[in-house]
Amino acid sequence: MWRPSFTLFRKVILTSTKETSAVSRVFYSSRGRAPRSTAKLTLVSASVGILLGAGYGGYTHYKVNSKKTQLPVENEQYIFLPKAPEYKPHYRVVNDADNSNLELIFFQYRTCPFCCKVRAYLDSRGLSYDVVEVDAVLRQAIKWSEYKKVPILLAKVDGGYQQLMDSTAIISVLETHLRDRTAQIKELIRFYPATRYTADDGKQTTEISNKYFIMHNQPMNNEAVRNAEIEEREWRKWADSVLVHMLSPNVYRTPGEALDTFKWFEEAGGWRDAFPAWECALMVYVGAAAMFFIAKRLKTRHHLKDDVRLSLYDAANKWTRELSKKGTKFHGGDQPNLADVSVFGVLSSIEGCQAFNDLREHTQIGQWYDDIKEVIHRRRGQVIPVKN
Ligand SMILES: N[C@@H](CCC(=O)N[C@@H](CS)C(=O)NCC(=O)O)C(=O)O
Repeated sequence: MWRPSFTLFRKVILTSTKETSAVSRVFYSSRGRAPRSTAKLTLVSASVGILLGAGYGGYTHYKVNSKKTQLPVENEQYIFLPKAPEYKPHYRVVNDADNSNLELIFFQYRTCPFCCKVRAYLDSRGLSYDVVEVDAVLRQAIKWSEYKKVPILLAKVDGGYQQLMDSTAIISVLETHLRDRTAQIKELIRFYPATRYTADDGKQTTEISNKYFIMHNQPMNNEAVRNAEIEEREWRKWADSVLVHMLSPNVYRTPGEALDTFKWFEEAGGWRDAFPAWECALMVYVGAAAMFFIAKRLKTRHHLKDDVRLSLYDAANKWTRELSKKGTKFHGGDQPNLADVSVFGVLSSIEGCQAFNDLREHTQIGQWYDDIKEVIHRRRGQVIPVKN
């Protein structure tokens, strides 16, 4: 698992702070505020912390840089396009009741958990959007983007199209905008600065600061609402950092399961309509073989149990135990919140796989899953395939 070096940490934090403070409008998050009486103590502790941190940081910096060349860090700009790139939508979701005025183009791999999460969100908010299936081999459809992962969302704004990237950041930006329509997407992205760096393993990685935060244009004085948001953020993080890592080792557990999973991807993703036959075969057979081996490494990296199914069940049990404690239908109460939508989205990516059937059979998650699926499908617009 990659860990940030001090140099990187410093640069990321400084970049974000600079970016955020450059914006004239003030936004508030629901991060808890220290009461006045503790402010002095906090200040003193912070100063001591800074001194110790600086000393330790200097030492770490010396150690790191005496061994390696410095890792390049740059502040990656979100791409703004004066006009939409040429694209072929695979299908459109059209909702006549959508009054958001948003025009959205969504670039995805159909069964990528992060993409499923964003689709679950867009549908839960009844938004209309065009869907472009990106081919996993050549990724032609996103060649205009410097950021090479999916999901990517393009939102039509004044003067062109604004790129949004990273599933969690996409959801937070859109949710902030939908709650306060005066907050323009173009302006909001400055609260979610993107930083690209080369990680210790040599991989290019993009990190988006504040991505779990919904921004507010006034202080959050209601403690109950604030606590609910804090909890919602924790579960959204859990979906990204725990739940998602259960998936690959489970759906590619054996060579047979890996092949079945890829065949299901081919079918669910409509690959045969979108890509030539040779590319489909390449993606299915090469993909299944590669993922079978990669899944073994992921199992070790994320400390899954020997029987990886047990880790998947543990995660589902953790989620449903919390739900039972609350005694509500969803984590959000009567209605799903962003944590429900995120966990549903991630799990829906394996719905056609044996691992998902086993999960339903061996845990209590089925009822919650069916309930939220019903809500999201009810709110979703009409799915209109586009013939190319
Ligand atoms: N943190 C990102 C992760 C996105 C991600 O890792 N996407 C994968 C697909 S599941 C990807 O595009 N990988 C690069 C590739 O396939 O070339 C998010 O939440 O959107």
